[in-house]
Amino acid sequence: MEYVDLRSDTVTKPTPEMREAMARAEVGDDVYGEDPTVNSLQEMAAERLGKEAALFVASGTMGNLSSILAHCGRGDEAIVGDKAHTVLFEAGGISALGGVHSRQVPNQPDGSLALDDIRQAIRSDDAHHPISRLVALENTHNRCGGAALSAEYTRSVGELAHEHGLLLHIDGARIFNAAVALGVEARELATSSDSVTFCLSKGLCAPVGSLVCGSKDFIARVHRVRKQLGGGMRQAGVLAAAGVMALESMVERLADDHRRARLLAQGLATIPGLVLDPGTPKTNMLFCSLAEDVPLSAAQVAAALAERGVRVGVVTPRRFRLVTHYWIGDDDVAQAVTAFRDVLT
Ligand code: TLP
Repeated sequence: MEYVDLRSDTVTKPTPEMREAMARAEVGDDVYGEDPTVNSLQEMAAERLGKEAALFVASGTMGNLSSILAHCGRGDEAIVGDKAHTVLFEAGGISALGGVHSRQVPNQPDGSLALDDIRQAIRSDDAHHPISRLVALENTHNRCGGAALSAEYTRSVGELAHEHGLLLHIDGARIFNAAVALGVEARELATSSDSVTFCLSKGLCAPVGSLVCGSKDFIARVHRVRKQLGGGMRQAGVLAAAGVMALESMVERLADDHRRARLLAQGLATIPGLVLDPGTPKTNMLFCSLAEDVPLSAAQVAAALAERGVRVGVVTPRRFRLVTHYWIGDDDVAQAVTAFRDVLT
């Protein structure tokens, strides 16, 4: 069965044009720095994020991990949101592999960390304390409804971090969704950061890969960490070719995904068994829950939807995440709304 797959934008398959570009890609050994397609992608990424350099890595998780390991030593502390992807969904990599201690402060509903919470989390110089080294933000914020953090807010966090000698990392897995939603260039959302990652394999539709962007010195350190993690790839230009195409032609169209997420919300809002999060969707993600009187669990509803050709993410026993992307058209949105209506009424 062909599914309307709303579980995530990570399910996006490459477009026919991407597959062609992959087949044609000029390649070389990227561990020697000799893959021309990887090199072009890295230059494009650095330019788009306003940084000196960039490095192609296997995944968003590897991008965050290698960045944080390049910034922090063992026993250093990273100030992160309690709903950050790095905290919830990266298998504890920063502590397991880097000995980095996470200091978790509450994510506000809009995905931000309150400046006062960050200020209070910064440790004084005392032998009892870990050394505060880094603040990390996430833009858009996955578990905060796909919320976009503004350039102004990000700049104020960067200033606060730098005032105290800390660094700022941004998990920008979906930073282009944020840029399109806010009507700014992605680089404006990263100006005050010391590192920023973004993913090619989510809304941008490429099959594999993420980029880490920062200063030349920082990227040289990330390069070594990537090698330590076993992430040095060889003829990776085959993958990077899809990434080049993603940056060239898939960014502006993210606005369509945001529009379809709003369309989906309008449809689902008319179904009595569903309660949409206030303000959802903020970008390409919609979060909703089952009304109290619905006798089914989210998993049971998801199974019944799947029988009707619609896949959704179950994020808690009564809650769903639905994500729009390149392969979801207006008809698919209509099919999803009809399927929910059938199952819940
Ligand atoms: N997120 C995935 C799941 O892991 C939850 C998804 O379906 O949304 N940062 C953010 C903000 C992310 O949302 C993700 C993936 C990552 C990092 C990790 O990227 P990958 O999956 O490439 O390691």
